[in-house]
Amino acid sequence: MSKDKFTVTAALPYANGPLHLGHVAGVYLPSDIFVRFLRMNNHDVAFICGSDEHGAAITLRAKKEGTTPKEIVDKYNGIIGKAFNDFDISFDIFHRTSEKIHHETAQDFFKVLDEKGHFTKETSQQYYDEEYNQFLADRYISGECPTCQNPNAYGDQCEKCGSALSPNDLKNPKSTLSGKTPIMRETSHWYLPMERHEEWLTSWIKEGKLDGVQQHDPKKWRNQVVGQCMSWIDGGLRPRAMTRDLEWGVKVPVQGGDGKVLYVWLDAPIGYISATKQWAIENNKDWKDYWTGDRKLVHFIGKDNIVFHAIIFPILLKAHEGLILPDNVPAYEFLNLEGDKFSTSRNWAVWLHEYIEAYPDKIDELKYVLTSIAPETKDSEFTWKEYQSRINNELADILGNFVNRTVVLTQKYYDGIVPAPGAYTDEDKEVLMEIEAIPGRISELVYKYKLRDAQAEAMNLARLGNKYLADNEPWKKVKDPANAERVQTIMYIALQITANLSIVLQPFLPSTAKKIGSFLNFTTKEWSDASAIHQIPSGHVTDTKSAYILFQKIEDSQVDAEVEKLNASRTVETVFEPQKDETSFDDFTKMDIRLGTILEAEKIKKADKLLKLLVDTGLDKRTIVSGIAKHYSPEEVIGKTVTVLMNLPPRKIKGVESNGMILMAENADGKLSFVSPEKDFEAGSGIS
Ligand code: B3M
Ligand code: ZN
Repeated sequence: MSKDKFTVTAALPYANGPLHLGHVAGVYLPSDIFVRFLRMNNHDVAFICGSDEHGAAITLRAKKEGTTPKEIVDKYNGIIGKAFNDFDISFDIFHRTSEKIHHETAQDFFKVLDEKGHFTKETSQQYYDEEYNQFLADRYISGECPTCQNPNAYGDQCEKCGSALSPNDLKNPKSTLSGKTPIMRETSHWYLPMERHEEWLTSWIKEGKLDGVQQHDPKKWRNQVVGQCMSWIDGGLRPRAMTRDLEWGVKVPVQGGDGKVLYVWLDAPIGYISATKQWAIENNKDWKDYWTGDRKLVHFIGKDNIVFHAIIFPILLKAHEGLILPDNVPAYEFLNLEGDKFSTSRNWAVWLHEYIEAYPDKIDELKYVLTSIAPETKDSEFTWKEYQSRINNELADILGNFVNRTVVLTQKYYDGIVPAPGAYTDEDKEVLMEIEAIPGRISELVYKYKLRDAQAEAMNLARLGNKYLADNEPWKKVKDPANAERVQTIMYIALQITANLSIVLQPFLPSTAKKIGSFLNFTTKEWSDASAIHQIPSGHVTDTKSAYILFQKIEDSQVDAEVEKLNASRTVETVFEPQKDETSFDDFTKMDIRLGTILEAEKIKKADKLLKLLVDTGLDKRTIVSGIAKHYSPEEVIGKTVTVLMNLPPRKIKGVESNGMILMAENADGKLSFVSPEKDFEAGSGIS
């Protein structure tokens, strides 16, 4: 079977901050594993990445740091690129979208689509920040998501529910530059009328077909990818602006484009193509070989990028004509950290470059842990405790222990030379069959993008070896010379398992695999599904005398120090709502606000958020329904002095008439508190 050819891309990280373990686990490590495996299986593959250097994320960071976008992207392209290099992520190229070749590629791409009539030019009212004299789109504007009511959705996307949005969709929009409510002002943009593509997109995503011809296997696409795309399509595709009124970015290359740049989600995916062009130039190749013809294009991304890679970019590729569409878009869910979401703004993260600085000799350990917990189909969690237990109980106690026993005994009994086996027992034959079967099982899992299970399968080979030695105890048998041949057979099989480990671990733990190979004086890059069990024949001279312990255990003190460091560095992100529109003193004086005392409290049937309260307001005793049941039990609130807004019209809530409202404070974490006086004032005391 001629080997499939691949172009594998990893989402271009924004050059506006360092990478954390969530980025690594959910995009860069799995894509690296996949590519290393393809290379070992002699696939023609290009592994493409680079930094995404335009868009609001960059300019907002520059504004925050009082510097320029160029300085920001130069700084973080360097930090990110070095971290990828130190973490041994084997891109063929790590490029950047601020390079000239990218601007030219993106502008050519835009002109081709424009000349083919794939854009419409529309003039419309757009949000504008008068203080900053800037139109507001993408991350320059935030507001309430119409789909999930997330109050901090952006102008192009809600990161909470994944909805793709336009600024005009947002409720209570606010400029993220000034914090103020924006005005509307007329402007014109080039739009991609996505509704024109609904029919072929639906067939391509659901059946993998284009014009009735099978393009990819939709059964190999992750459910969350197909699901998010179909809900987006079913929600009705709409024209989407492909240009912005901004200075920083790829200039619009056609008449009327002055002062406008390409929308970053038009520009960035084209960055995969421009990076391939640059790589092809540097390696005397033709970039078109990697974006046309019978090649599988695979985009590794996070789930918040699905619609951009599985709907918008495919529309653009198809509209351009002649370019391949993705064969698969393995999107990862989110990795959380110690019970909370990774957050750059709250500094709740383990930064990759800091990990590497602290533990330069534990790169494979982190790779192993992150692949073991990878959020392939649902969010998952990194804890330092699990980091410790996976390294100590699996890497050290199983893989490390097995390899160490094998090399130490080989050196001790045979001076490092592979012994000749005698007759195989039934158990030996079963073990040999397993050695032969495991690589094929790993391959099957990798081609289905089940890399977490694939690594576990590779570790099963180490488990097999560990058990085989423990069951056969060569260190005891060797004491009786009559067992000499039996011990040779046991050690011969243990050495074959070790040699096969140095092969099957290469995609997952490249440094460890290399070390094991060096112990055996055996280095092969070849993967064979029906692996030649007998990788190192008897008489082969190993280098077991130079072997050493592969993994040092992680101490509790290290775990405690890391957790302490995390908590100490956490900054509370004040994500409070921007100030509301101006009101008047007259309006305020109309509100009658007093102190009250809660006399009775009870839950309301079928309303898990509500409590029915009897409140002494100093004027009367009245029933008030309050949405605090998730924060307080009825018992807790009796006797509390609270702040009451008295003169609201009565409202029936779940069949209970409520007269007034208890005012509550809500903090950044969404926790509630009563608002009570610092002096012991009686019910009825007025507040003004
Ligand atoms: N820069 C990554 C993000 O959304 C985004 C990916 C671009 S890939 C073309 O964080
Ligand atoms: Zn939402």
